[in-house]
Formats: sequence, structure tokens, C-alpha cells
Amino acid sequence: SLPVSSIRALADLHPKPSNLRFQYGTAGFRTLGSTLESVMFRVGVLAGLRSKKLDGKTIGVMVTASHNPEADNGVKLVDPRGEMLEASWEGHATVLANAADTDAFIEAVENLVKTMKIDVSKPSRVVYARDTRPSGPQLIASLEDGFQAINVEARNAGVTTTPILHYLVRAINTKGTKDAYGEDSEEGYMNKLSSAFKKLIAGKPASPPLIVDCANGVGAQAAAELSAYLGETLPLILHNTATTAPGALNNACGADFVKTQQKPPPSLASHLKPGQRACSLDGDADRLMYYYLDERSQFRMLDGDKIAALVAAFIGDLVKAAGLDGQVRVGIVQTAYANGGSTKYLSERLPVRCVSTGVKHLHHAAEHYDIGVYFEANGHGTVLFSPETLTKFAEHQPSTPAQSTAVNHLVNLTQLINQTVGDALSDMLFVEVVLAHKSYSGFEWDSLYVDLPNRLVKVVVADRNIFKTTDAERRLVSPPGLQARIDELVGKYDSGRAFVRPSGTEDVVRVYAEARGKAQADELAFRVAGMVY
Ligand code: 16G
Ligand code: ZN
Repeated sequence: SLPVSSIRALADLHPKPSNLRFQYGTAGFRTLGSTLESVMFRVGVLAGLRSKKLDGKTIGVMVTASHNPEADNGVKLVDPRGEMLEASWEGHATVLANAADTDAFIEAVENLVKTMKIDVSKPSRVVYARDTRPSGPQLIASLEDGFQAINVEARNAGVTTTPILHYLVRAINTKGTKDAYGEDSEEGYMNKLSSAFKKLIAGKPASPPLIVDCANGVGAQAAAELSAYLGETLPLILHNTATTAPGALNNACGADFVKTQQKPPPSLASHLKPGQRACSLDGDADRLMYYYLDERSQFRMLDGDKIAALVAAFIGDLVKAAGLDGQVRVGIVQTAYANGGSTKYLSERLPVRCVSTGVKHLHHAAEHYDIGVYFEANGHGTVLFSPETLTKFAEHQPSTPAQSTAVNHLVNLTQLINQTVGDALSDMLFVEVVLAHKSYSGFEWDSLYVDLPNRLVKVVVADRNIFKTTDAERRLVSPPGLQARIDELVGKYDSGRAFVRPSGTEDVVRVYAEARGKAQADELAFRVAGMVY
């Protein structure tokens, strides 16, 4: 039975702040770090229960607030295959986090055990990690109390990136099976990625150095390690690596800064010469933005959509070259934020689906293809290879040397790509492979298609819950009548497109607009925002 007295004693040390309500949203729990102690404790207990429910499989717990300001923190759970927590458990997490006091918490735990039919005598295993935020150590201590409360076998993965934690979860759970994902250590991850990379670029001319903006976060550590594994095969010049400098994390740097400000981090300004390519990681290294300066020193951004265009076309070509065309279906998943230029380019080549914002939606939809490529414009994305596809690669009898080479490349890509979740470092290596194979500089890559001018605005409204969407968030069903007015307005703009959706991470409504010209896109966005307000 549940160790109620142990839970009680430890829960009493982590009382819930009475004035706050927590929600397990698209990115887990995320808010001011100093308010999260009770949440961490309770998530520790919940992770143990989730593991028991899944017969002792290892569950991941990542303490991070990604690209948010340094004072924020957060926590999310990772399911046994390295994927996001199953959606139905998000509600359980929210209920546990909001129980008013220890008694209510214990009652909520008992309820969960009963309704989910959890056999509490099963073992429970968890692997956990944190990013470099100053609030991390104390929050980890609360989390560990949660593990202790229900006797979880907990493995501390220390300070590492979100994607490495996801990798570890999958590696641990597949150890010794035919689906073994890799050695369950950070070295195992580095080895796997770097050796696949070296095979993929063998025989290609040496890459010019790549500037990497590490957002002053945990990616700095991982990138330095990776750089040592890569050696001369890919010279990395790391910037913004001040992981202990107060206030530095994500401050005027990182992938989110670059994407939202549409400019390079000021700290890189003097290092960016025309033609030099660079990329930015976010605070937990699961998002990636590339960019370069053109010959007129204009900043050119290569965002998640451009990455999708580059890598999806490459994979599609390899599948053809391998003689697997028709047997292996490659498809792409985007969200409504994907630039219309990218959607047009991609859908002329491969099937494209649009789904709601949030990694879990993209990931799930990508699983329906034999090879599913998904990227959000913000730089989060990966490629999924179905188990049947892996078998096809293994059993395929190439009829020419060219086919054989292409299959080998595909197999090496399955090793290079972190299929559990978007991974800035893995995606960076993938991009570098494609650039090397195609002999592309940033310029040729950027020229695959032209971005439509666009504008994103946030609107603070009295109640964002009245905004309800359909059709992968591209249309509003509520408030009544608003969508018809938006449609009428959009119709007046050349290549106009606009949509309104409530944010899942902030108390705002977001308005996105695109049009043929920059001024038109801005105008459309602000006029729609005016209707929402
Ligand atoms: C979260 C999502 C991200 C999405 C963003 C949208 C995950 C792990 N992260 O950060 O994919 O792009 O939310 O935020 O799912 P919004 O709802 O505030 O626009
Ligand atoms: Zn992130």
C-alpha cells in the first residue's frame, strides 16, 4: 500500500502557496522558480506513480524553463520511449499540484491510484536532470523528497540538456533489447551523434567553422563536449557560454531571442562577417535557429521552416536514390505558424500536414508517416523513422553502389537524429551534413524559397479562454462572428493569411499575419489585433 506516513512527513516540508494555481501546460509546469517547490515535490511523487503504472519503466523528469527568463523554472515528465508525458496524465499532474494542503494531496494521490488502478507494490524508476538556472539545485532537492516519499529508484543525470535527458530515458528503457537506442550515458549520446556525423560527412570537404550561440545555458556544456568529440570534422566556435553569470541566461541571446527579434544576438555582432554561418540554441538546447549575413551584411534568418525545407528534401532525395521510393513514405508536419513560403515549397515535393501548436501534436502526427519530419518555425523539431522503416533499411537489397550509399546515409541519419524530441545539437549536425552534401552556403539554403513577410503580435485580453479554435488553430469558432470578419479583412490582402489563437504558455492571445509586402503584413496583424481586443 501507499507509504502514507512517509508522504505526509515530506509533503509537510513543501506546502503549496495558497494564492497560486498551477497548470501542467504544453511545456509542463512553468512559472517563477521561487514558487515551484511544492510542485516539484508533487511531481516527484507523480513520476513514481507513472513508473509504477508502467510496470517499473523509467520515467524522465526535466527541470527547466527553456527560453524563459532566468528567474523562471519549470518541470516536465518524459514517458518511457523518451516522448512527452501522455496527455491524459497532464490533468492528473494539475490536480496533484493544486491540492490545497497535505491532506488534500494525499487524498488526490489515493484517488489517482484508485482510478488509474496503479499497483503500488510495483517498483518505480526515474531519471532526472536540470538546466543551469540558479533555482535548480533547491528545486531538485524538493523533487528528490518526492522520490523519497514513495521509494523511487532515482538516477540523477545532473545538469544536462532536455534532449539528452530524453535520450537517456529511451536508452535506459531499451537497454539490452533489439530496439536499443544507445548507451545510457552522456558519453553514449556524444559517441552516437559524433560517429554518425563522421560517417555522413566522410569524403566531403572540411566545413568552415560554425559559430554557436549557447544562450549562456546548459547547451554550452553539451556543445563543448560535443565539440571535443567532433574535433576537426566540424570546428565549433562557442559563444555565450557564461552559465554561471547572474542574469545572462537567454538574455539578448539564444534561439528565441533571434526568432522573435529577427536579429542576431548583439554579443555576436563583431564576429559575424558576411557569409559566416551561425546558430543559436535556446536555454535547454532543444531549439535551433541558423542565420548568416549576406554580402550586403544583411541578417538572414534560417528558422525551423527553413530547416524543415532543407532536411526534408534531403531525406526525400535519399529515399529515391536508395530505390525505396513508393515503399517508404516521407511526410512533413508543420503548425499554422509555418511561413506560407515554406508550406508551398514543401507541399510541391512531399505531403504536408498542419497540426496545433505544441511538440506533442507535431510528434504524434509525424508518427503516422514512415519517415515524419516535423519542425516548428521557432526551431523545435526532429525526424521520426517508424520501426518498419528501420527494418526496410536493414533488409533492403540495393541493386547499385549508388543505392547502397544512399541506404547507408539513411541508416546513419537514424543514428544522428535524436528521435525522442527536438534537439538543437543533433539538428545542428544534421543541417551541417546536408550543407556539406549539397555544397550549400547559407545563401543557397536561404534561396530554397522566399519567406512571405509576416508579423506576430500578442494581445492582452480580459479572458483568453473565450477564444476557441478549430482546423489546427487556423480558424476561430468563438467568439461568434469574429472569424467571418477576419476572413473578410484577409481577403483584401495579396497572399494574405491571418489567424488568432490563445497562447498555451502566456496569458495572451496571439495574432499572426502574412502578406505579400512587409507593410501589409504588419497592417493586417494590427487590424486583426484590433478586432480581438
Ligand atoms: C511550448 C511548446 C512549443 C510551442 C510553444 C507555443 C512544447 C514542448 N513546447 O513552448 O512547442 O511552440 O509552447 O507557445 O510543446 P504559445 O502557446 O504560448 O504560443
Ligand atoms: Zn527549449
